[in-house]
Amino acid sequence: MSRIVYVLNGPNLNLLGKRQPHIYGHETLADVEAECRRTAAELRLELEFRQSNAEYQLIDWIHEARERAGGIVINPAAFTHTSVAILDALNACEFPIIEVHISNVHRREPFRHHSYVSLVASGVIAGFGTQGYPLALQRLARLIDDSEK
Ligand code: DHK
Repeated sequence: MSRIVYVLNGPNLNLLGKRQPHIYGHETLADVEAECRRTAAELRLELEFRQSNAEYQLIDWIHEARERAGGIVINPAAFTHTSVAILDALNACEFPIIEVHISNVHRREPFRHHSYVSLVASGVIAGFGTQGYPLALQRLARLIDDSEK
């Protein structure tokens, strides 16, 4: 299986570190990317790290990943709770998908408790802050390694 992994980030995550730091923390998305690059190098994964505020762009990147990647880590942000289109794109992928939320969505507003993406995710990490991203990469590397045995 390919060792290319996509880490995809949805709307408003470009404001990480500035928006509602009591919920999302003080680290920026650039900090998260740097941490993911360190972790990916240790795990011998090749990383594509991206963020978009546009649903169609995330879908196009999922289609791109479908052709060349071994897995996806995705924080769909608000699209988690609304997007059948992102679910459909992920359902077209045959590799493992890990869903990440920085905050613990289950102790927030009821509309954040439902996730379309969870229907396709191998696993979900929520409430671990930005530490959830390297943890998700560790899990993905294990799933890729196991698929090669
Ligand atoms: C990020 C968002 O922007 C919200 O819309 C989600 C998620 C939660 C997070 O915790 O990373 O509800």
